[in-house]
Amino acid sequence: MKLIFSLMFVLTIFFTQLEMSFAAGDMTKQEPVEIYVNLGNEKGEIKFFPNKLLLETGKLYKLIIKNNSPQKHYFSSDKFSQAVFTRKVQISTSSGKPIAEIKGLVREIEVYPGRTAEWWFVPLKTGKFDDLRCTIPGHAEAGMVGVIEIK
Ligand SMILES: [Cu+2]
Repeated sequence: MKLIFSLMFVLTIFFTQLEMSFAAGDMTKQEPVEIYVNLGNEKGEIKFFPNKLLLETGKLYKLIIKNNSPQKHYFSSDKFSQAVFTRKVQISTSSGKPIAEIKGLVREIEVYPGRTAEWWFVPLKTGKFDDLRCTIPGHAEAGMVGVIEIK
């Protein structure tokens, strides 16, 4: 009898493991890894802070894009947008109350002075994407460019 129970226990473990090896589950429902990017700064410097992002495939990220500068800026990367699954872009009031969630393919986000947007995504594809830029005329030339690497 003891042997049968032991055997059943081993089989249960085996089939549980087998099931787990087929799928990682819903990757958009993880606790997000928070990362911050500032668009420009108070001094009026036209740059991304930081201008290099290192991400991993399969993790849910909450990219908090903040504009502390006196002018509007864009966070734009064609190549990066094609390497991630976007769960949502969330817009909130300054006190943190959600206003809107935007779903679907996102290529570019414009953030107004003093405002913040959150981009929730899961990287799917590895690569080094060097086309991050602010698309406002003159800003990329002034140094508002960056690199996003996914490992
Ligand atoms: Cu800009």
